[in-house]
Amino acid sequence: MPHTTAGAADPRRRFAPRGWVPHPEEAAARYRAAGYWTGENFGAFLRERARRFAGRTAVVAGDTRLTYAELDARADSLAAGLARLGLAEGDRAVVHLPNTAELLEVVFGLFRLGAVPVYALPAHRRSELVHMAAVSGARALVTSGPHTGPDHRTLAREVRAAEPAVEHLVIAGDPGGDPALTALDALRAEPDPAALADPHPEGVAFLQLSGGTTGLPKLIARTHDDYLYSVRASADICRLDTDTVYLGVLPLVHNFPMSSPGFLGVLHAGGTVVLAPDPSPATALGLVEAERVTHTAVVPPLALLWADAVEHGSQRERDLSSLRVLQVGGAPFAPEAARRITPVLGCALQQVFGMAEGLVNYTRHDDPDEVVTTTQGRPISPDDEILIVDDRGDPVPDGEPGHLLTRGPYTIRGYFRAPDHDREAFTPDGFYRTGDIVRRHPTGSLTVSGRAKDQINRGGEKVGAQEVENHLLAHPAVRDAAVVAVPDRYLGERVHAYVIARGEPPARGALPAFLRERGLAAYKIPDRIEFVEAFPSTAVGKVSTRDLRGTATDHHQDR
Ligand code: OOB
Repeated sequence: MPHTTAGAADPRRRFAPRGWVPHPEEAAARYRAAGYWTGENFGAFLRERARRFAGRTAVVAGDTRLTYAELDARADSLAAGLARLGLAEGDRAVVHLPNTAELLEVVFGLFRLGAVPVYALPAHRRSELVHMAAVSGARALVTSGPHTGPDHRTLAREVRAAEPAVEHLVIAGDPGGDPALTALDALRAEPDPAALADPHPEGVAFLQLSGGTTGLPKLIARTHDDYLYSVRASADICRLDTDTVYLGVLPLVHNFPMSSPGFLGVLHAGGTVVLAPDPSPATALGLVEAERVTHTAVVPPLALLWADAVEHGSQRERDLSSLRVLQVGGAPFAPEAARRITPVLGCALQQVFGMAEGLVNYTRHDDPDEVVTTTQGRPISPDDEILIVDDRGDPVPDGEPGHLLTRGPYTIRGYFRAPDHDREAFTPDGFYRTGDIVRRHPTGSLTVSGRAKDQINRGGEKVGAQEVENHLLAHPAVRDAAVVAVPDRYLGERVHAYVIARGEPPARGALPAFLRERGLAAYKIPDRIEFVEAFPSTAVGKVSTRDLRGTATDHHQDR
């Protein structure tokens, strides 16, 4: 039943943890009145779709094929098991799983309990997991077994050693006889209606990690109502229906494949989600052919890799005739590359420019080719407010580049438990400073033309420069470090570190090994480390990243 406030008459408590910044009531009232926030929570979302699409296939992952009814039943079963383990409404659980059916079962199992998933990327390691667990106050970690690469059983034990509040360690796979670890399969229990909760749709539904700019990456809290609005509206914009077959290639816990329109948009519309175990052209395009995939979403380097494999390489013979739309987003996509997609892959291109903080832009299916290939689209909602301003905060004329600021029905008003950072990242009236430089096309579509944040976009994976610098500074032989983006033909950007050593520079490979040892995700480890005597500095004494990007010497160490 839709409802309007979290008043005393409402039996459902709004989950409002300390340090969460909700929308002000005035804005919330507008978003409800406009019909954006409809009062549905994620548990009810799946229940309703399971009723409507019961016998249709919801998920295909390897040999697993689940109907909507089966996915729904498995979520209930895991909810019962997780409750027996000791998790309850409002508890946070770090979810660290690859693209498997289990990921969906666990996430919906947690939602059914009213527990709050904290989404970690599969590439995240100890450093990121411990940080997420600590900031969120997590009581559980769900990770995969050792079959997916590094031994996540060890990782799980390390997380708990660092954060003892993470009482429950759940392994999707073999716990290897360790009594501290619970096998996910052992949690499958008889559904228990008493364990299920019906959380308030305007409360926090899940937490996600930001790309990070200063210090440690920040957590982002999203509500059922705000997120499901973006899901429904995205599914409409992307014209999903029961015939949609969506290939999940990027890690599903990232916003793009989760909600833009992503797997949630597909479940909303009654379509089928097919999960790719890896994004290689052979695997992914093989699945497109075998499962008659209609839609998928990739980052620019993958789009190019696939196009090359179809045009000149191993995938020339594939039947890709089912593919209607290739969505490309997460990082800049050059117009020349964009123009290749339709002729080579035989499908429409849709550019997507979004952010975990909220705002998502899409080129539309009826946009002229020029808009689809040269812009990154326009916002989902008529109530997404867009400001494009100069360094002083004054609006720039249309067509001129400026800082993108935004506010709206599914964009956060503050990070989770980061009030100091919020003072920089948000204006006093609640606009999020995206750190992106954009131009507005006469059609209202935005073209991303640059970035004003200390972040490196490594083929869609975001690396906060300061986070990596801080890890480097922890090494005894490092006096100072500056991490910058350098252009790369394939990835768009790579991570380059300039280091001033105390005395002799450490041996080749020592710093990357040190960073791995500290539990940093592999994509954040600098692709190149260069030792310098001093950093170029700007007039105000700040390290000049522009000069560093222009510097090239022979004293480097590739990773
Ligand atoms: C998506 O989300 P995040 O949180 O990983 O990264 C957001 C940042 C943006 O602020 C922008 O700097 C960059 O990634 N970005 C793009 C872009 N899409 C994202 N830069 C240029 N062109 C694009 N198309 O990356 C994300 C979230 C939802 C949907 C799609 C992408």
